[in-house]
Amino acid sequence: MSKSFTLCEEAITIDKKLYAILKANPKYYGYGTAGFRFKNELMEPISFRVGLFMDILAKYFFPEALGIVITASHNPKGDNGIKLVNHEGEMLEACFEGPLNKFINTEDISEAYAELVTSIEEHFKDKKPQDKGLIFIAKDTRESGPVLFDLIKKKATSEIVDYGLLATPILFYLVYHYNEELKKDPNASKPSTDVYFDKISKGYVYNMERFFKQKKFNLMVDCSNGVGSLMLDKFLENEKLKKYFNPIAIYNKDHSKLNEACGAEYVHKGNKATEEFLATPETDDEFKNFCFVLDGDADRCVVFERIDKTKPEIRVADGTILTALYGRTLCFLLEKIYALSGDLDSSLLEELKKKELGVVYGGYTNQGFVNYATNTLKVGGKFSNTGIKNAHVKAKEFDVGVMFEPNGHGSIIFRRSYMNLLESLHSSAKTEEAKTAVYDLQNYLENQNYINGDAIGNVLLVLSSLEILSITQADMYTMYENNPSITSKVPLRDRNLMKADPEDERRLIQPKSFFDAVTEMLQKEFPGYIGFVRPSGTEDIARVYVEGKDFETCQKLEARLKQMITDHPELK
Ligand code: NG1
Ligand code: ZN
Repeated sequence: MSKSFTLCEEAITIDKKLYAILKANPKYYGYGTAGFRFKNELMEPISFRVGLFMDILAKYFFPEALGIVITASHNPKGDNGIKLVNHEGEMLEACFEGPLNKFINTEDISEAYAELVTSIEEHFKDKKPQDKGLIFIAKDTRESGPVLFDLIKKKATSEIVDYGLLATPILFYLVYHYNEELKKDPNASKPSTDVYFDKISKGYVYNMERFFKQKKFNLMVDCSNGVGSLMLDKFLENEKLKKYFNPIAIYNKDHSKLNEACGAEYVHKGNKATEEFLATPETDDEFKNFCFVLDGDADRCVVFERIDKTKPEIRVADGTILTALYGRTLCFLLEKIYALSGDLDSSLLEELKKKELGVVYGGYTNQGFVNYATNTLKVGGKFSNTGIKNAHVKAKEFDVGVMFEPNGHGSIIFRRSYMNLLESLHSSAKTEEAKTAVYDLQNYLENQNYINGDAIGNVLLVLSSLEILSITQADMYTMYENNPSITSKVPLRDRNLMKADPEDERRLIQPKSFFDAVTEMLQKEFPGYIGFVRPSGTEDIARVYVEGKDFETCQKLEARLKQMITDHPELK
């Protein structure tokens, strides 16, 4: 093994004791769609080894920082998890997942560590590790968080910056921000979280000062009893933010009831309002209650309102509607720039027109949206596998890409070259009006969490977008029409019994005979309908998705697919 990394006896002893927990629960512990996510006690041995893994990696990236977030998001409070942040403020590169998984799943730590070091050394070829590393860590409000935090840093020799309780996307942003600052100033100081709150608030206040007309609704925010309430309190220390809505009602702030019958997952998956929302009567005036729902670690947000003021039924604006809203706002702001062509540098404007704006959609995205993006907004579209880490990769293929998972996690990503072009267009604009039009777009893109969508940032960006477009919340739900669809699940003994094609998860590579049978059945019995099955990356279940013209036919197709899963010998 390399001399750069050695494992001390104490680490071996600690690991042995901890690893017994995994041995007692034998299965494959993989870094999935959203990182590691298991029961609290299983996360303990994983956390210890993750600390060792990140310690090695951080030394290759120093002086840049890497990040770790301890969270299991919308999952029950008995679960916890770990997300790893690369030096660009994004999820750990997929190429490290294999070596990391091997490291976690090999019992003998000395052997596993040696193999890990070798594969990381091979990855970096001639690059030598530093003596130091730097890791930013944050956690959500789970009780098990501090235990896992201690285990992560137990034998890590890197400098650890503890950001305490933080929404997941804010830690991602801080890693990005610090590493960017380092490029300008090698002595840059570690950022305080204010950097983030100030940036997002600035964007919102600018939009409101420019576009706000009148108060139209009662704003409510369901914090899923998670870390979001702390973040929201912090945002609302800024008095300027509150000027534009009626007193905000913040509910589900009790951390001991994390994600219990509330939050984004509950509302989105169940298409139902929370008790607290239903208990809040609609006022008599023309205002409606307009509710944003966050998830446990405040990286997701969906929106909902009552369909009828007097009834409990709601409609939900999911991540796909948010993509449509942001896509539409971007097109609107660009049109305003194009309309002022006489006041702008013509060659820069031509360059801007050539840039590609696009949206990312996934297997669970309704075709109604895909048609809207293609035919109404006339923007590009790219398919991505489930998981924000996959969507991110696709969004980066555009100059400006809007990406959301249907569950409400996402943001707008853009290339720095695009922002530089806007800056040149802005500084060369011949009139104040043209300068402002360009700045409107710059502000819309720059002052949101373009690194890793943040729930509260998205609350503010949705409010901004509605004002910019001069539309109401009700208009959000009618931008396009969805086809009937159903998402459901079938328990699997082990999610690894099924393997999806990494290029396109709607195709299964295992069991092949199952996939072939599904393809044939669809062609013969349900022409024109979408139906696919894939293993979840987060739970031991197969997810089933169907979509088509008629809801009853969708139900039949769903039942058929579920039966095929249950009957298939290789899936028992
Ligand atoms: P899996 O379990 O891989 O389908 C689920 C969600 C994702 C994402 C991840 C991470 C669905 C269909 N899938 O992934 O959108 O949120 O969890 O939390 O909801
Ligand atoms: Zn989350």
